[in-house]
Amino acid sequence: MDPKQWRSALAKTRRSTFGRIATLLGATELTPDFWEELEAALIQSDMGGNLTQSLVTELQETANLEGLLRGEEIYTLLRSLLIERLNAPIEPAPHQKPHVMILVGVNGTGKTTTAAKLAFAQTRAGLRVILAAADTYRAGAQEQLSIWGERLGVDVISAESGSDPGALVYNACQAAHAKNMDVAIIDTSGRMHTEYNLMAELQKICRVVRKVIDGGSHEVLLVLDATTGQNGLVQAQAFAEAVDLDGVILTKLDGSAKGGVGFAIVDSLSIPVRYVGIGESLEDLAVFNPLAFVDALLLDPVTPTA
Ligand SMILES: Nc1nc2c(ncn2[C@@H]2O[C@H](COP(=O)(O)OP(=O)(O)OP(=O)(O)O)[C@@H](O)[C@H]2O)c(=O)[nH]1
Ligand SMILES: [Mg+2]
Repeated sequence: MDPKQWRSALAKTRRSTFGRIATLLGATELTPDFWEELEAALIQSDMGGNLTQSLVTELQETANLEGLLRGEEIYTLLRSLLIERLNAPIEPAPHQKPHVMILVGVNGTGKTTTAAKLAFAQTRAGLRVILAAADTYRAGAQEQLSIWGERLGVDVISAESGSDPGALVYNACQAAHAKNMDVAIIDTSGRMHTEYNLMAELQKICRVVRKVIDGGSHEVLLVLDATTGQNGLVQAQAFAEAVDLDGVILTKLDGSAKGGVGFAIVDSLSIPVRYVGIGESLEDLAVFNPLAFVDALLLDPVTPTA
């Protein structure tokens, strides 16, 4: 995705909050009022209180140390701090064949669509992909993924509505081995992070995958709707407690004014944002890029464009 596409995907978030930060940094002197306004704007951007506090403190310390007087002088500093904060300390482990991607999240965040988008991107990259419809809960979920599978020319392992998702995941992993697949993408049913039984079921799915992959690798990715803002952070914390999350996929960034929650997630959970969803079509998935993300949010205050 090029810088223009990042800018357009983040237009709402930029207009609602980050544009204000950029303007502030472009025009003001570093008075006590300035710091207060900056703090308020950062909080409003869905970054969360802790991260805001630590950013403001670091900016103030550097400003004092280096005798900076104007907002624009700390623009570059804030930009690099934000990029740095998005680079989560955890590096994704190298993939082994078959690589199993388990998509989890609350209802309606975009798991099934994202499973299809990932399958699309990976088949385009020349990989052999299989999809598993482990949402045996919601009526129509199996069919939804099967339709994507047909469009993509990708096999979908499915089962009867109401059957055990653990057994389906077992079959899918076996099929991935037998058919010599590079990647298996598992679409799970939406579940409230507060429902104990459903979270236990998710733990079982992950256990089955770990047991069956035999030489393969796996990762658990939380699919999070960016429009939910700080509530997304609460969901992420609950899922991270139940299963080992390897990363986050931030969907619906195109319709969200709350993209700043990405910073809060990386900061509080130390897990990386891996992909972003920017629309409903198969092409509308991008590998996350901290630099492009920050630049799309913080336009240069000296030469604001679009
Ligand atoms: N604008 C936009 N819409 C999206 C994006 N990703 C998914 N959607 C839409 O969000 C809605 C829900 O998507 P699904 O993929 O069915 O969500 P899900 O998480 O599988 O839902 P459940 O299985 O019911 O939990 C659909 O209308 C999708 O087209 C995105 O990145 N941008
Ligand atoms: Mg679904």
